[in-house]
Amino acid sequence: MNLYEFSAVEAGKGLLVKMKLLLVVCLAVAASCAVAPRRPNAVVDFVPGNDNVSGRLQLYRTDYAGVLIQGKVSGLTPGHHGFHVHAEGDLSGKCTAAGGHFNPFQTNHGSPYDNPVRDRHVGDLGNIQADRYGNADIYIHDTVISLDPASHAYIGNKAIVIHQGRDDLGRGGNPDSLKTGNAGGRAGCGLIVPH
Ligand SMILES: *[C@@H]1O[C@H](CO)[C@@H](O)[C@H](O)[C@H]1NC(C)=O
Ligand SMILES: [Cu+2]
Ligand SMILES: [Zn+2]
Repeated sequence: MNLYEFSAVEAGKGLLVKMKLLLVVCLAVAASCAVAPRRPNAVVDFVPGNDNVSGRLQLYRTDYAGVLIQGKVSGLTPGHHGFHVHAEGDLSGKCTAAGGHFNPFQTNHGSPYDNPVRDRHVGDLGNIQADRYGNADIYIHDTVISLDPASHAYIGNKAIVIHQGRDDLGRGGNPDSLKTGNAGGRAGCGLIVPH
């Protein structure tokens, strides 16, 4: 390529870096980013399971394999609740048809900060916390789940399940802890609908 083409490519790269930076800044203050509120790449509307859960989440692609999850959920009991992506996009039977935790790499259950190819299900997003009124503000950036359809960790058309109990993150010291985190029944669930 000649010098002109080369500088055009370099300028393009520079612009891309600036745009990425702007995006990160916008995401960091997503609620108050007045300039360019970004359209979510997927949304989740919750339906009741064993509890009268409702609410909506917005999901944003942040990088090749990262997702920001943001939103509000109500109808929970106060305290911690296991929060996972489950394998099936079926909410019937009070969320039981959503199946087990999304686990494409056949690993044990763990915490979001454990190694995803060894010690964590891809769907393990830890706990959310509801206040005394049963409302939870959710703001989770996870670098393992993906909204890229080409990824093994793609979560589109699967379900998010919120449990009635706390996820012990694989540290419970019994066999179920390494499968489900002993998070109890299914309080509510929602389908991850890509946009
Ligand atoms: C369930 O929650 C919704 C939304 O908050 C509310 O409108 C509805 O009355 C509740 N239903 C029951 C049975 O509590
Ligand atoms: Cu779960
Ligand atoms: Zn799990």
